Amino acid sequence: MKKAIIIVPTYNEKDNIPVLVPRLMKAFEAIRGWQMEILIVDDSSPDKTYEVVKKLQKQNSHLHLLINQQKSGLGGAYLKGMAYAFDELKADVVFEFDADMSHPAEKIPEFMSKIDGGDDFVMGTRYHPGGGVPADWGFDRKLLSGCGNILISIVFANFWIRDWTSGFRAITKPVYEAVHPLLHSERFYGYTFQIGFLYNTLKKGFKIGLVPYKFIDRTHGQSKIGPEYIKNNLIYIFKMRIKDILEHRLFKFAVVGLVGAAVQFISLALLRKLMYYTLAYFLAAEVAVSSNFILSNIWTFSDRKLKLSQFPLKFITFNIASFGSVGLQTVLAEVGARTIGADVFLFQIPFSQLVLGQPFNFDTGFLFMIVGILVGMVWNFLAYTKVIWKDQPKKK
Ligand SMILES: Nc1nc2c(ncn2[C@@H]2O[C@H](COP(=O)(O)OP(=O)(O)OP(=O)(O)O)[C@@H](O)[C@H]2O)c(=O)[nH]1
Ligand SMILES: [Mg+2]
Repeated sequence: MKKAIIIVPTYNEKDNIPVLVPRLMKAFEAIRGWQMEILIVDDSSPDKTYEVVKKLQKQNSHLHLLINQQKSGLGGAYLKGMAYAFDELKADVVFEFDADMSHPAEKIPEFMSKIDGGDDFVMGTRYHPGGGVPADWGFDRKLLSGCGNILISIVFANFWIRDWTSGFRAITKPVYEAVHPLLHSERFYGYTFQIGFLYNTLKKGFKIGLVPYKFIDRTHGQSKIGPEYIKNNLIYIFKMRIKDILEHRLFKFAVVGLVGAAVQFISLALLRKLMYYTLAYFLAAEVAVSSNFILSNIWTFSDRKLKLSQFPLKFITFNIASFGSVGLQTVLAEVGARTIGADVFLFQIPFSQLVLGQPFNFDTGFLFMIVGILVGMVWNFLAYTKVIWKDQPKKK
C-alpha cells in the first residue's frame, strides 16, 4: 500500500500534541487505499514536546518522532523531516501541517483524493472561495497577510496562486526530488521556505491542486513566526525574481545585442581611421557579429553549446541571419520612407550623415529606428532559437 506521512514541525507545542494526534488519526479513517502516518519533527523543544510524543508512541505505531539537536527553523525542520519521511520511512506523499491546530485535519481526505486524481502537489489555500482567515484577526494582521500574498503574486506574476505562505500542503515524492536539491543551499526565515518550495514547484511545471480551508487561530502555545520576518520575505522574493530574470534567455539575448552594438560602434570608430569608411563599416559589423556569436554560444545558449565541428556552418548561418536582419530593416526603412516619409534607419545613420551627407530626420526616423530594432530583435531571436541553437530533442 502507498504511504502518506503528515509531517508536523514542533517547537514548544506540548499542549497541542495530545489533541492533535487523535484528531489526525480520526481524519485518516475516511481515507481508503493509503497507509497514513504521522512524523513529528521536534527541535529539542525546551518544554519537552518530544517527551509527550514519546508517551503517545507507546499506544500508536503510526506515530514517528525525529529530534533535532538544534533549532533550525520551519524550513530546516521540514527539509530534515522530508528527507527522513521519503528516504527512511519510504513515504510516497508527505504533508506539511502545523502543530497548533490552525489547519483543519478533516480536510486531509480532500487533499488525498486530489493526489489520487493525479495532482503532484496540493496546496491548502485561505484566499480562494471556501477558505478564510479568522474574523477576529486584527486589521493589521489581515492587511499584512492579504497584501503580502498579493505582493508575492505581483512579483512572481502568478495570480492563480493566492496563498503563497500557507503551510498546509501535500507533496508527492517526484516534487520533493525535483525541488529539495534547489533549496538545500539556502537559509530560510519565516515563510521563505514555503514561498521558495511553491515557486520552484511551479517553475518545474508540476500539476498543482487547490484545497480551500479556513485557518483557525492557535489556542495553546505561542506563535514563532512574527512580523520581523517581513523584511526577510521581501528580500527573498525580490532576490528570487531578479535571479530568474538574469537567468532568462531573452534577457541574456538583449545584453549580448547591446554589447554587440557597443563593439560595433567602438570598432567602427577605430577602423575608420585606417581605411575607407564603407570597408570599416562592414568590418566593424563583422567584428560585432563574431562577438555576438561567441557570447551567445557561451552564455545565452550555454545549455545548447555548439560543438567545435559545428562552428563553421553555424557561423555562416549566423552571418546570414545577422545580415538578413539588417536587410529586413532596410526593406522596412524603404517602405517607411516611401509611405510615411521617414528618412533613414538606425544603421543608416552613419551612412546618411557621413557617407551621403544627408541629415538624419529624427522625428519619423526615430520611430522607424525603434520599430526596426524590435523587428530585428525578433528576427534574430527566432533565428538563434529555431535554427542556430535549435533545441535538440534528447536521445533516449
Ligand atoms: N521543529 C521546528 N518547528 C517549528 C519551528 N518554528 C516553528 N515551528 C513549528 O511550525 C509550525 C508553525 O509555526 P507557528 O508559530 O504556528 O507559525 P504561524 O502558524 O505562522 O503563526 P500563528 O498563526 O501565530 O500560529 C508550528 O507547529 C511550530 O511549532 C522551528 O524552529 N523548529
Ligand atoms: Mg500557527
